[in-house]
Amino acid sequence: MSDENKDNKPTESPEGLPANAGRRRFLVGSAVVGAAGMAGVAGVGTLTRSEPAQSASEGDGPDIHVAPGELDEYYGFWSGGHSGEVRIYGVPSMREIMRIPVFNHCSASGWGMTNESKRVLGDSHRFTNGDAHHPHVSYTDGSHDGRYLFINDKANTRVARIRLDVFKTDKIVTVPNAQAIHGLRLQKAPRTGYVFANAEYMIPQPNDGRDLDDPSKYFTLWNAIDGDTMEVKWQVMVDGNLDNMDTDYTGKYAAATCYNSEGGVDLASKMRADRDWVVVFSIERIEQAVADGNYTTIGDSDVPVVDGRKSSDLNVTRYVPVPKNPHGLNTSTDGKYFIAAGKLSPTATMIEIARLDALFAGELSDARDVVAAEPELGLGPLHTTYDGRGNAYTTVFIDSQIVKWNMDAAVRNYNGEDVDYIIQKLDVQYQPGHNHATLAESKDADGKYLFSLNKFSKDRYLPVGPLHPENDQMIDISGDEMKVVHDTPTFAEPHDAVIIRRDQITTKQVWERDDPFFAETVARAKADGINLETDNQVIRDGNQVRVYMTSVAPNFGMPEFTVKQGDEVTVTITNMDKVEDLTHGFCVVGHGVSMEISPQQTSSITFTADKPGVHWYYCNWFCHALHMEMTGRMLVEPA
Ligand code: K7E
Ligand code: CUA
Ligand code: CA
Repeated sequence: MSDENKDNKPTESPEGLPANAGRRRFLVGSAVVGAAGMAGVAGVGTLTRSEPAQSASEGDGPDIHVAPGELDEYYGFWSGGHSGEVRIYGVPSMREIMRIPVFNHCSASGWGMTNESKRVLGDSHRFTNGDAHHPHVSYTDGSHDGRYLFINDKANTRVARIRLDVFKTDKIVTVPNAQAIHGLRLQKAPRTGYVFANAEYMIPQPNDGRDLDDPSKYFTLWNAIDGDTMEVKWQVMVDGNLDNMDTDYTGKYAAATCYNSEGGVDLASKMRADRDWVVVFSIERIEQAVADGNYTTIGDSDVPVVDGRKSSDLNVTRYVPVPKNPHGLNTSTDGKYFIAAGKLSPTATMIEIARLDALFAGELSDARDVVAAEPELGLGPLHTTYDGRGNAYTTVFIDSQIVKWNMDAAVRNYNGEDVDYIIQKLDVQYQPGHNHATLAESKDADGKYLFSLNKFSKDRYLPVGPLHPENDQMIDISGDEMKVVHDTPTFAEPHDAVIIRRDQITTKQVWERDDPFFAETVARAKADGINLETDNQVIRDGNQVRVYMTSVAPNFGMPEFTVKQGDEVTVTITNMDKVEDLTHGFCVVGHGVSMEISPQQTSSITFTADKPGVHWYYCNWFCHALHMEMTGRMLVEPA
């Protein structure tokens, strides 16, 4: 550790110029305008602050080049924010390998258009937007098991599951009695198990027009979804709202931050109290309450709702006061601490998980007795990640830095020892939200790379007009000193990411014919007496017409089919190519119809043939030298 870093003084770039000085001043200033409340309430002036330690973005770094043809070491799953999708990066190359449409609709794959995707989307198919923040990979015994990725949708209060054998979304559930699913985490042990989801906004319950302007009656819910069935198992009423959360490594406890203990409905009232809280949930006590019938239901929903408010005598929750408007909550990979980032306070609060049994048993005189330390880190702490070597890395939004600190040292300092816990402060470009290190949400954290998901990119890329990309920076944390080694621009807007080893995932490169993803479509064909692998046939059922065909490069099984104007047409295509990477598509010109049909997949899409005439369909995934010729005609007879 260098003294400059400790004292937060400027260092000089090799050219002898104060590194990024002008840029920093500009950004710190603009960040303060954007976060006026944060800076103001925290009571710390930032406009005249000293230049911070310089990042190591120039100079030697490790060799992160992944040569053409070589494979990356890790899968990185990035949420797509309000694009509603998930993106897959290879780490460390940061090559974008794939996008998985989840809550959004996708022109290329037909997600939101095909019958198979509409079944997954269910009633919420009517929404074409989503807001995906928190992607997390399922666990067995605290390690990622590569079965599923789960992700929240803040915009439309949903939780989705993505199968990691085929990288497709296979279940989406809308959480009842809730508004805006934000924090989402998985049970880590013995397995996932539960998918826990925070509903952020407090609402009247049921939200049917009653108590519209009586916020004292509003409340929100903490939700448990069964990761195997994607059914909402139970909900817990809480005081305040819920922001982020995490779970422990035993399956016993979960904890969520609350920035609005005030129950405010405007900005000023949400910042009134000096302290908000972390709500700790006892999963076994909640399960017991449900088993004992100690629950209610809300409105039309039959999901058990357990009272976890402060006034409840069920004792399923505890409220630990923490400084003002906390945000991120991240469990240390040694399983010892829930660490809540202070946001409006320059601190993070370390809650010692080993003390929670005593807290729930009523053996502690003060809920604050579970606090093991409250290190001061910098302005605007938002999220924390870990290297598996006892160090934590917290993003500080206003200071625009990653702060590396030692957890043991922070505890010793809190207990009165004269020991410094800050190891390094590294500038990032600019204003980080989440950060995430390799395997850092599992007991296998390997401390190799850390990503800072920065909300602003400003001058880091060629200008593209007023809307800027975000800037996700890769930082080498394998050595004593953090070094920025790569910038990746990202589009609206990854909040969080999860990075796991490539050997933790096993994919199918060709669909299996009996895959449940298209089982309903296969069953429909069977009811029509169709063998999807051989038959090319039109079935008429009133004004519903079902067109079944195969595809083998460069041919559709039917070069034409005839329907009548006004028919509801369902085209079902089975790709009989078995070759890896040989995907066909189906697009009907002028009908808003497009879908992916990967090898051995059956895909179907339904539309109305509302215009008489000849309408060409074509394959829109390049598949063959004669891909352009892979076409056919839909002949629509006038009504
Ligand atoms: Cu901090 Cu939604 Cu995890 Cu955004 S949240 S940064
Ligand atoms: Cu089939 Cu392109
Ligand atoms: Ca507050």
